[in-house]
Amino acid sequence: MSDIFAERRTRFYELMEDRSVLILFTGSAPQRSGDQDYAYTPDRNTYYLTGVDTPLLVFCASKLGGKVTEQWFIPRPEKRHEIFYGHMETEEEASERLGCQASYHDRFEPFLDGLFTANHMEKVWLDLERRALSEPSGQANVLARRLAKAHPYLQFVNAGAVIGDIRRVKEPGELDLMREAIRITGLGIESILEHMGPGVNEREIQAWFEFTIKTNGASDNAFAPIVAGGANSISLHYGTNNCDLADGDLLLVDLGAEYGYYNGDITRTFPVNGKFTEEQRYFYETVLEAQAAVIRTVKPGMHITETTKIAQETMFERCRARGIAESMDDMKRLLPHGVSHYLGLDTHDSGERTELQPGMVITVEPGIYIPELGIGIRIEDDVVITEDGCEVLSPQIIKQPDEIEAYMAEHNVFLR
Ligand SMILES: [Mn+2]
Repeated sequence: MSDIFAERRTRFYELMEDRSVLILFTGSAPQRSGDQDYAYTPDRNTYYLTGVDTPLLVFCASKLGGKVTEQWFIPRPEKRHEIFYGHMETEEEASERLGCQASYHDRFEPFLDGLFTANHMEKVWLDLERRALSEPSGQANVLARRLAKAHPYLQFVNAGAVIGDIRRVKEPGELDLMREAIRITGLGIESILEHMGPGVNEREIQAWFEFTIKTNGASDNAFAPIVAGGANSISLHYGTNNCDLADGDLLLVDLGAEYGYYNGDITRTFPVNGKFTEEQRYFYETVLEAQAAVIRTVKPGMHITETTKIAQETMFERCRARGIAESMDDMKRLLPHGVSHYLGLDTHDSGERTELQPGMVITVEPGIYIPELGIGIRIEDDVVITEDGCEVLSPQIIKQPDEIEAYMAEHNVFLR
């Protein structure tokens, strides 16, 4: 395990009381259908602290007498499984790779019994995050219930919330990975500008993006791409991506590359035929101005939710002038989503929404959605908060209307 992860763990252990244990899971791929699973991606909190991206592993760190003991649990190799999926690590191999004792899963329960009976552990740190009461229990929740039943004196701490808050402020190495994810995202967006046109299907646009990012080093999409032609863009999280683009419409693309498990998240809105109409350009520039106003204003100490208000206020006059807004209430209808979220190992990155601090990475993504005109426009860039403002991490990705039209005139396959 590389040093950065060990350093993060060392800092984390300082938060843990004596006689406490941290238990983390790397996760597994959910079943898709039949014998097929969805692609595996590591649990982000576990990855943040350990750097391990092997499925089905369990990590334990127990603190006793000021000393922390780390331990991994791994699946026991099975001949039949190895025929289909390849070699499975032995305890010796895993201990060598992971840098501490690794034992097979069947040793996990006896190990826990030892911790809670012989060593009198009092606190259990588990990632107990859950999106909704109705969602199925994760491994951590199931384990918490079993432990509470067996040892009712135990106290539980939601490690997920603590790690999530730590993850908000990025280290220089994390920013490097994010800059690369964003750079690759930009290449994918150039490819979209080159290949879009009337009659082209949204799915083809998605394919050009994915081809370009994966041939340039991205491991995957950061999230399911939104490729929305015309009025499809009014649904904020449209993801069907199977309509033909129409001459005279706009195309909204909200997508990102994943690199080293870090994500880019960029939105652009382009004219399908290479030329904005007067009306499209008017509202495009309205959103662009709002984005510029937010980027000029964000700085440490400002609450992350403030960016939405700044965008709505900036757009109001231009919306009123065109008769689509009479009051600020109308702006909440025209821009009904938050303008900023944290970005990192998750696209909507973890951590409580609070005042901004240097090193936090947020998106700035104002938009305007006008159903009566069939127009949806969103422009999104990623910024890192600095000591006195912010730095845009995606300055190279084309967004000025004249530059978009000039780039398409020169490079678009239907126009050149
Ligand atoms: Mn976003």
